Amino acid sequence: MPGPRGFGRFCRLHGGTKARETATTPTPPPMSSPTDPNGAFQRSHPSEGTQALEKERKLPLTGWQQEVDQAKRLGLEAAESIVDRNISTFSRGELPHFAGINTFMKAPYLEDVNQVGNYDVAIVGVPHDCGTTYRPGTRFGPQGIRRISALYTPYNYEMGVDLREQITLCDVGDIFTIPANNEKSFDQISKGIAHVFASGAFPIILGGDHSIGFPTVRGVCRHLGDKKVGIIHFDRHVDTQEIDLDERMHTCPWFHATNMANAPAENLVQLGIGGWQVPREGVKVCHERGTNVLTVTDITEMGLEAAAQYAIERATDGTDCVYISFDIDCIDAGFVPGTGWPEPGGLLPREALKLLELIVRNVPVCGLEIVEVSPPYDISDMTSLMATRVICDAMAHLVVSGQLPRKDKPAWISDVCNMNVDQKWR
Ligand SMILES: [Mn+2]
Repeated sequence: MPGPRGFGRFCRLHGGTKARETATTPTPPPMSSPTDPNGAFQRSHPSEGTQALEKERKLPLTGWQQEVDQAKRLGLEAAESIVDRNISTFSRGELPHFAGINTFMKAPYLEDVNQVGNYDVAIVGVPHDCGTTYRPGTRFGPQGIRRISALYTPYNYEMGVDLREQITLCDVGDIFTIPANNEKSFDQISKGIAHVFASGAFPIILGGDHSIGFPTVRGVCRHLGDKKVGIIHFDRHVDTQEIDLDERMHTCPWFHATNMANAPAENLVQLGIGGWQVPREGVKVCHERGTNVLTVTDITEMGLEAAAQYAIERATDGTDCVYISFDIDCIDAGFVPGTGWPEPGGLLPREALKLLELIVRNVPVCGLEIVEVSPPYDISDMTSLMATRVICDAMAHLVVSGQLPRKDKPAWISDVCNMNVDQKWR
């Protein structure tokens, strides 16, 4: 409805000096003061910015000191002219951010995967892009994400979390995938993820195209016993058709994942779906199996809190844990050019990150994958950086919600490996 403010805007657009001078001023809200005319600061006080200052003061520096001591021991004391004696001759820690070997956030590379259970979180690369039906290149996703992750400090300002102080993180490197053979790669991926999952380390998977969603969940299901997992899937695409181009491609993971009794379709939540790249075969499967789909408009109109609440209710109804599959293309194509099937009209980065926060903090999360980052199509590493942000935020939310570090192995992990969670395919 046009009112004084709308009229003012019209005048500004048209340079109507006289009209602007005579436009009615809106009634000021209560709680106004000369320095806070709308009362907004007073209402939000103490602000997030102020509270964050206090949170930082409570964080230890023990992990940082250990890192510095180790760097000096392994990398030699710095040259005499260096005044800051925390610096070593060879870079062996966080600094400088442009130096070093590219594990994720420069976490220790765990060559012996038998030791993975000694860490709270394990980063696992899955450089597989043979399931891609348009732009390839996600085989370089793990490398791209690791490279730009070196930019990040382990500390988040608003949350007051310092991952170096609060959890142990390792990078187990990549699964040995088999180029040009999805099924053999799937077998490798399921075996690798099952190993990490069963160890009790929290698995964070760097894809890879979305075809890996089936073998990653299959790896989890092999160690669930009779427990069940709900899947929360961020994507513009449904990825639910049985076959595509005669194979199980990146359009197909959830058809096959929800064939497993441990991963019921009614607990599959699909967030951000829509546009011109949603195959009708997949839509029919969503309808038949009763998956839970929210479009971008659903999410923005119901609000992020309500959307998260819906996702949580559906994913946790009758299940024991939740697996999160984050396709980077759920975010608007303008922010993530480096992806296999870019689609405009997606979530804004801050919407996606807020949804992730509301979900991760409020469900028992058993694993996270981030897929479809294709560095050859990326610009200035921005898509890889978005993936890094999703991963780091998720780790921090797991810390804030008390899910990490794990005191005991979660009850949903069975030590027994059941290789028969899925039917033989073809
Ligand atoms: Mn997608």
